[in-house]
Amino acid sequence: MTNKTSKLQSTADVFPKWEKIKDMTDQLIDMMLNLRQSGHPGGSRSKVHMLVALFLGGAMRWDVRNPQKRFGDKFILSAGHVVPGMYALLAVFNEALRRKYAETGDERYKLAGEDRVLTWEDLLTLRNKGGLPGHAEMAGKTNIFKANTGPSGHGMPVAVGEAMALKYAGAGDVRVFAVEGEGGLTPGATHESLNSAYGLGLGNLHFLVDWNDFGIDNRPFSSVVYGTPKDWFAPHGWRVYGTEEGSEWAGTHSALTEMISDENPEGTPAMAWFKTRKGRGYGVYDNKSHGAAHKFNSAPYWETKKEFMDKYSIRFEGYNEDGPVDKAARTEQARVNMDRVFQVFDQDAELVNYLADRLVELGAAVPEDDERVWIDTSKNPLDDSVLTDIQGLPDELFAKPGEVAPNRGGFSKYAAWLNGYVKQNYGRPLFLAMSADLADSTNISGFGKPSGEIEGYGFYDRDKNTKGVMLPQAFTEFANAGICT
Ligand SMILES: Cc1ncc(C[n+]2csc(CCOP(=O)(O)OP(=O)(O)O)c2C)c(N)n1
Ligand SMILES: [Mg+2]
Repeated sequence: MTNKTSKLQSTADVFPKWEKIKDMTDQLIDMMLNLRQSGHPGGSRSKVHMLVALFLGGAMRWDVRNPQKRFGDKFILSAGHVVPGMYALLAVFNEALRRKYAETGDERYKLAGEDRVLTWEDLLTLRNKGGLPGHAEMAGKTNIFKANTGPSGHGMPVAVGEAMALKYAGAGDVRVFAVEGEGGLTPGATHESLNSAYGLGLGNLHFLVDWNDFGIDNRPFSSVVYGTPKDWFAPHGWRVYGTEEGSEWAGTHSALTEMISDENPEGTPAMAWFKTRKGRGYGVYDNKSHGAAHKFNSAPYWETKKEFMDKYSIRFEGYNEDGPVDKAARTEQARVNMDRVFQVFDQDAELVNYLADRLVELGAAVPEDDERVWIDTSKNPLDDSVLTDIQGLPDELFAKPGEVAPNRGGFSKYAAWLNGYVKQNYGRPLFLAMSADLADSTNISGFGKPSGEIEGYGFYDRDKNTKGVMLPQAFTEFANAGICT
C-alpha cells in the first residue's frame, strides 16, 4: 500500500508567500464582484487564510492539474455561496502553473484542457449565462468541488457519505474536507451528520468552520445559538481543533496540521474552527458584508484597492473614477485590472516558482495504487444481466400462488439475494443500505442477511464489522438522503 505521508509545509518561511497569494485572491474576489454587482464578498474573504493553508499546507492531498484523481482528498464547499473565494484562489494557482509551463515547457506544469481549467479570465464571467455559477458546482472547471452546494449545511451529509464510501472501500486514508460557516451548522442535517460520522467511525472526515459569527441578519449567531465549536462538536464524539486567529497564518496552519497529524486510534472525525471577521479587508463587516458588493467603482470599492496598490506599487485602471458605464467597457476594465493583479507574479519570480512547484509536489503526493481497495471496480455487477432479468430470478424468491406473505418479506429476500449473488460472483456487495432505526421493521436489513448458503454481510460496525452493509443509523432521515448520494 502506498500511503504517502502528507507533504506538510514545515516552516514559517512560506507565510510571506501565502500572504501575497492571499492579497491577490482578495483583489480578484473584489474585482469579480465589482464587475458583476452580485455575489458574496464577506464570507469569501474571511475564508481565504483557511483555504490557502488547506490547499498549500499539505493537510490536503490533491492535484490542481487533475482534481478527479481517484485517491485525491475530496473537498466540499458546503458554504457554497462563498464560491468566489475559491474561484479567485484557483485562478491564482492556475496562473502560476500556466506561467511556469510557458516559461519551461515542462509537462509537470501543464494544465488540462481549457474546459477543465479555471483561469483568471473566467472570473469575468461570474454569474453570467454559461459562465461561472453563483454557487459551487462539481463540473468542468470546478471539479475540485465534490458536491453541488448552496443550501447551507447540505454539503455535510454528502461529506459523510463520501468519507464512508472511501472508508468502506478500504481507502480510509483519503480524507474528506468540508467547509462551512457557523450559520451553516444550524440546519438539522448538520446535527444528523455529526452523529452519523461518529457512528460510522469516519476518522477521514474533517469539517472546517469559518467562525465569523454572522450570516445575513443583523444579529450575531452567538445571540441565538448557545456555545462554541467545541460545544457543538465535542459532545458528538468529534475531535476539535481551532484557532482564535483564523486570519493569521501560524494559527491557521497549525490547527490544520494538528488536526491531521494527531493519533486517532478510535477513528473519530475531526473539525477545526477558525475565528475570523466576516468582510475582512472589505471595508464593511459582519452581516453587512454578506451578500452585497460595493456599488460599481464607488469610493468604498476603490478604498479596497488602495492598500494593495500601495503595497505592490501597482496602479489600477480607472482608480477613483466612476465609469465606465456599458458592460463591454466595464468588463474590459476588469480584465485590465485583474491582469495587473498578476504584476505581483511579474515582480516576484520566486513566488511563481514556489507556487508552481508546490502545486506539482502536492499533486505528485496523491497516492495512485489501489491495492488497499478490496472492491474490484474493474467489473461492474450492474452489467450482469442475471441481476436485471426478472425471468431468470431463482424460484425461492417468489411466494407460491395463494400463499399469504408481507411485501416486505419479499423485499428482504430479494435484497439478500442481490447482495448474496454479487458477493459470490464479484466478491463485494452491490448495496449498502440505511434507514432511520428501522432496519428490521422495514426489512431493509435484508441486504445484510444470508441468501441460501451465502453468508450475509450483516450490520456495519465501525470496529467489529467494517464490511457490514447495513449502516447502523439512528433517526437521521435527512442526512441519510445526502449520505446516499
Ligand atoms: C438551508 C439554507 N437556508 C438559508 C440560506 C440562505 N443563506 C445563504 S448564506 C446564509 C448565511 C450563511 O452564514 P454562514 O453559514 O455563517 O456563512 P458565512 O458567514 O461563512 O458566509 C444564508 C442564511 C441557505 N443558503 N440555505
Ligand atoms: Mg458566518
